Amino acid sequence: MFAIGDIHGCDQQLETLLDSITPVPGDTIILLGDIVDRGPNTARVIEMLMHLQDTAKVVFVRGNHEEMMLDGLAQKNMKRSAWMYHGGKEALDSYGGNIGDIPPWHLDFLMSSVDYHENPYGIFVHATVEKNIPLHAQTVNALRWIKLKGNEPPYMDGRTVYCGHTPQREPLVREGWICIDTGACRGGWLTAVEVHSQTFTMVKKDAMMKDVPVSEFRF
Ligand SMILES: [Mn+2]
Repeated sequence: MFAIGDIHGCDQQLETLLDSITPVPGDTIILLGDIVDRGPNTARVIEMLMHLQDTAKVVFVRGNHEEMMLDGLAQKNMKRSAWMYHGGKEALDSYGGNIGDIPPWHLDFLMSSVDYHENPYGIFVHATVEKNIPLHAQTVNALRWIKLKGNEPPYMDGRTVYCGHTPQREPLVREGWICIDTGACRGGWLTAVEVHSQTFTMVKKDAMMKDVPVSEFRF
């Protein structure tokens, strides 16, 4: 079971990462959101992740950028320009610049994203969760927008929270928290964590680290 941090249209890093972790049938891949915007090829990222569904079970947690893209596509004016400004222009350029050229199945894939995912091994959100609130009652603001400060207490039931959204130089590992937005679209790493073995695989443009124990980043 893998969770993958903010991809932000970085298709080449995603390709290298998927080649490295080589998902097999029965694997679960949890996308922690912000697969779109900013990076060079949102369209190809979405294609790759849709194809991944042929092999693995893909769970797609919605990020604030998926929210902005869906809102920006649904509404002109303010929502559209906010999305364009926050990396939507690059996403749209990957489709040739016209909203009408975004394949409907890409929109279906974006719409299929969920607010959060949970299983016995962890809680998977884009941004954060509030400690004492049941998951189904968490606000969209917490789940998709609030930045991690790094001193949050563990979630009330003790499960580890896996999240992205708040850029880190390297994976942030704290008691009850693992944040793997490692700035792929800004020259940083694209990071996956294998939940059972507790290891990271990280890909940069010209570097890779494979199967690094989570504990090496804990301090
Ligand atoms: Mn985000």
